[in-house]
Amino acid sequence: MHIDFDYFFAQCEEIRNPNIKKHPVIVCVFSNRGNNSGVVATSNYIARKYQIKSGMPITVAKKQLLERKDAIFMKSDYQYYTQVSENTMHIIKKYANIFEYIGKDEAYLDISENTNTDYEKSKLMANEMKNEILTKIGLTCSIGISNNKLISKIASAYKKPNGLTIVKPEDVNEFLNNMAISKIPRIGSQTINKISKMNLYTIEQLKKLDVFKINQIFGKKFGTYIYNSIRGRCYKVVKTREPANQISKIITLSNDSNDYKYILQNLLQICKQIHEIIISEKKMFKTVTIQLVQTNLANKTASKMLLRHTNNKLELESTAKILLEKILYQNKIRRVGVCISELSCNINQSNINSFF
Ligand code: DGT
Ligand code: CA
Ligand code: CA
Repeated sequence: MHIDFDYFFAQCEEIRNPNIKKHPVIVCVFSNRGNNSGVVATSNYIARKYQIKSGMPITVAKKQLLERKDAIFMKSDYQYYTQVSENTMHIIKKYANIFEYIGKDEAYLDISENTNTDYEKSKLMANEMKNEILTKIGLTCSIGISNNKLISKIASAYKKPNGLTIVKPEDVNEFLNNMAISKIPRIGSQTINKISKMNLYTIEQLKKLDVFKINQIFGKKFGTYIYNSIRGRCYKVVKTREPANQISKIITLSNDSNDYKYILQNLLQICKQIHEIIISEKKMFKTVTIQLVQTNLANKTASKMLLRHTNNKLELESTAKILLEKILYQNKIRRVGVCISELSCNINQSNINSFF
């Protein structure tokens, strides 16, 4: 089973304030460069009627919604969404034999033991789960059920929002043949372009290519993936995974820059904020990662694992500094982030170092 929460961030906002439900709701990630600078994180389905897409500049979204004076643009609130996500995942887990966390609004569940691989039972279970999530959290989600992860993932996206799609093994071929090639995960516009140059447009047509030809075009690894996927084959099992234990923060610099001092100053500012969180949550960390997003949007990261868990601010700062020296070159930087991970509970709360 694959579950994906509908228009997640925007729906969280609707839960908090149901009055906005009738309006186009657009959740934005503002950069600190003034009023309208930033991108759309997501939007509700009313806004999507106006071609609003994730990642779109806020200015473009505002233009497309000119005729909707009632549109509501909101600032994203990750902490709150994380809380809604945690509460919902808590409910979902109860139904799973194996629970694999994928992201804040997404998970795979192996339910074969609980349902005896009976699709009628799976359907009952999915509806029960949807109901429990709706009554307790107020959230709708979409679910796909099949005998593998790939088909379940495609099925959960099939009838969004609030969908439930069950694809039995004997129906997989029919299900896929009527589908656009782009619905297969990891098949993006570049791959579609290559495929349409061969005058192939549907999964049924793509199946005419033999495995050698596909591998020749796309390389062995990706080629084999495509060849198997369009036949509904996927051999990945659902494996236990919990949300990553980490705290991260990323900011947009006021000006693009490759100046070491300026970037360091921003980096230390983030370290300060992260340190405040770990102290208030009484946690310790073992790994520090920094992230630099260049003006061309290329991403650079560097990590260091410390010898032991710590909550020491100086250690966080000096590690971040070393990492910055390692990956900052001529390229101008647009965004800077810090992430601490492998968190553990701070048993030694009297540790005086933490207050430096
Ligand atoms: P849907 O299609 O009903 O599942 O809608 P969402 O909004 O749940 O879309 P999904 O599942 O792709 O993404 C889950 C959340 O991740 C979404 O609510 C906001 C966030 N997100 C997705 N794409 C972007 C992006 O390009 N930029 C940022 N900042 N956040 C994004
Ligand atoms: Ca979603
Ligand atoms: Ca998702």
